[in-house]
Amino acid sequence: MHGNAFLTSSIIINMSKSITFQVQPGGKLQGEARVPGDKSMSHRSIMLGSLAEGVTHVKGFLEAEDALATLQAFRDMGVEIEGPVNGELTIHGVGKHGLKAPKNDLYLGNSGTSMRLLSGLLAGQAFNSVLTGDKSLSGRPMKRVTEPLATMGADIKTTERGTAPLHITGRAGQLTGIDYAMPIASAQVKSCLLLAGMYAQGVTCVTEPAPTRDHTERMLAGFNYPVKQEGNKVSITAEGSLTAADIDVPSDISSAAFFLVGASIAPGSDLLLKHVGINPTRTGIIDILRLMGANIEVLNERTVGGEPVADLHVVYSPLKGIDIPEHLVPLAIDEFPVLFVAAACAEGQTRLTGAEELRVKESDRIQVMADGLQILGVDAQPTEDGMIIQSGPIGGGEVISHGDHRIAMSFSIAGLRADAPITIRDCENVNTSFPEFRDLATRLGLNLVCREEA
Ligand code: SPQ
Repeated sequence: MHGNAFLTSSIIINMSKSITFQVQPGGKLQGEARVPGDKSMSHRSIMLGSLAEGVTHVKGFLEAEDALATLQAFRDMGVEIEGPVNGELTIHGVGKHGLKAPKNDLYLGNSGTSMRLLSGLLAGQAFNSVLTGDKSLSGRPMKRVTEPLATMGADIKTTERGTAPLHITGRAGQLTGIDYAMPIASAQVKSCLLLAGMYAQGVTCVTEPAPTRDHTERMLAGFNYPVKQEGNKVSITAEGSLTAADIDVPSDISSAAFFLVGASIAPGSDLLLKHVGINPTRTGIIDILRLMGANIEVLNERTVGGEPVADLHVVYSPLKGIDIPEHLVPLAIDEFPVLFVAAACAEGQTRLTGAEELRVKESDRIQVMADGLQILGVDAQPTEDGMIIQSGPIGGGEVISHGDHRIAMSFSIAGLRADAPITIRDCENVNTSFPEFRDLATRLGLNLVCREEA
């Protein structure tokens, strides 16, 4: 499709404007909020709802660019989807074999999840497809999915560097299950292979080196599709169909994380974050902050549509530096940019290791955060697989998010403890996961203004 804009039936998302955030120093976070729906679950609700027999209703869907890119891709493959209106969608499922050849390339914007999961799903279809993305997505590694898929018999061409565009020749009826031990802990690789396994002969079994988010497995089970979980192995076959189900997407703990850190570092803060997904494969942020001395209460725990949900009450508490336990890394993988800000405010030294995956996200999150923290006067030393941060005052200055939504929001939160204004360039991609960030952060007490330049 086209380079800097994409279209859904109700929304035109224009990515040609440059957005700058400016944060005034100080403040505290107070009140009650419900952050938007979980991004990972929103993607999967569209994918599985489309493949189901019958009509799926989704509530709490994340109306942000990444999830909307997945939605548009399924519309392009002939699925009728009504909405989103206030986070509600109606998906008229076409069944496991009902997708149609898209007329154009499927443009997936900034979304790694869309591209990697779709590559598995489309490998076994009866039609060809091409997956493209923006500059950041076109630089992210895809061999992690195309290599195991090739072992299953898939035909996917990448660039020489192993990146998108992905040219997929559909091999309906010709994929074979594999027994794959993942070299990295990646929910996207696992989910990609499970989706391909739904179209493969025999059993597809994926073993993970450490637990990663399991929303695909839980949602497949919710749609009555058989998936077998034994310890760190999950397996699937083509024997099954999906039955439409209603999905209630909880708030995204990765979006809540900005406020969990913000309230923990800003004296006087007291915040209640409602209806947050607390799937144990996602709660590393709570565990790490608590090890640092944060005061976070998990209240009103309940299960909603097969996923654990709770309200999170966070009150300011002085933090101390820690060595972050490596087993928590995959459980907090998207939260490290904002955890680095917490570390700058935590007495002593904080050390992260075992997190080399951060280098291949929407940006190199180790380098970009270290650069920005150093500009703000923080002693942050990047390492191959993590960072060493000493506590110290946060100054003002101008930092660049490199088009990475989580970097932009993390430096905004740093403003709560800065002693001068922070300007953050390149913030347009906050719209990929949290378009309401500025409004919500402002309502809760952050002094943030947003400037758009054509
Ligand atoms: O979708 P994308 O761009 O890869 O999004 C990120 C994010 O920060 O929003 C990663 F940059 O989240 C990934 C996450 O890091 C979403 C995800 C999923 O929904 O399965 C899994 C994680 O990626 P991975 O590579 O560890 O499997």
